[in-house]
Amino acid sequence: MRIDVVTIFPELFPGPLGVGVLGRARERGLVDLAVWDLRAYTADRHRSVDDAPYGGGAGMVMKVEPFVRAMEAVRAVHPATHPVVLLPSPQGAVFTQARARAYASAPHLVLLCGRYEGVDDRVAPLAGAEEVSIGDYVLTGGELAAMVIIEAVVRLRPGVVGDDASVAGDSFSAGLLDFPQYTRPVEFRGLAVPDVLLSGHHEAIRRWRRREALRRTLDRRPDLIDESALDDEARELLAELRRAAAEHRRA
Ligand code: JA8
Repeated sequence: MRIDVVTIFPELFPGPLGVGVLGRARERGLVDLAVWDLRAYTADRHRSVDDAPYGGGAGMVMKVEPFVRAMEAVRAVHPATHPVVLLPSPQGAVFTQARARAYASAPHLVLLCGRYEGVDDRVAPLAGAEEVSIGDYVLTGGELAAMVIIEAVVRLRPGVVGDDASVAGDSFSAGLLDFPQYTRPVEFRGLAVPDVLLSGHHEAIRRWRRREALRRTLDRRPDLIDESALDDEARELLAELRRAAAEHRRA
């Protein structure tokens, strides 16, 4: 997979993408990350990347021409690929694990990083970019959002994470939060590991984990539960958990 990032702060990259699992993926040639300095695509003496907003108001807006020219330069180097072009922005569609999976099947991603109060609205249509948001909060620029997206996408590429089963078992893979995990010691400061996990009863452990994943999701992220996507066992466990919660409220 090839990834190009366009930014006024190229020195921020690879940053956290250069260490650990992703750093190794780069070393092994599973991902090729290139960073483009947006200022190289300015045309004026001051190499301006921003200007005052039409209509007035506070702050500065990123200019359209540098982004469009930078995008043309990226496409000129890779004329055969049909890149997925992303513009991180709080106005975008929310980036989810499903979107990470979709982008992971693209051979080429381009991320355009904005700064200041925003980017001229013509950038997305002219660069062929989709706006995408990593969550409902505001950053000072798109670079950290781009890193979050790259991190979530690259780890889904075949061979990047050593054990395929650990990616298959991720939170959201089954549409639910993860079940609780424990390792040694069996008791610490009065908190013990649940007995079932020490029992060696694989079927009991599997069912317990499923119930606890559902319990957590119901408790912390009820918005994630899509009953039509659950199998019979999960629906039964969910009904049990809801009965127990109702019981608890009455007591
Ligand atoms: C921002 Br400025 C700017 C550019 C991109 C993003 S994505 C996010 N949550 N905030 C701010």
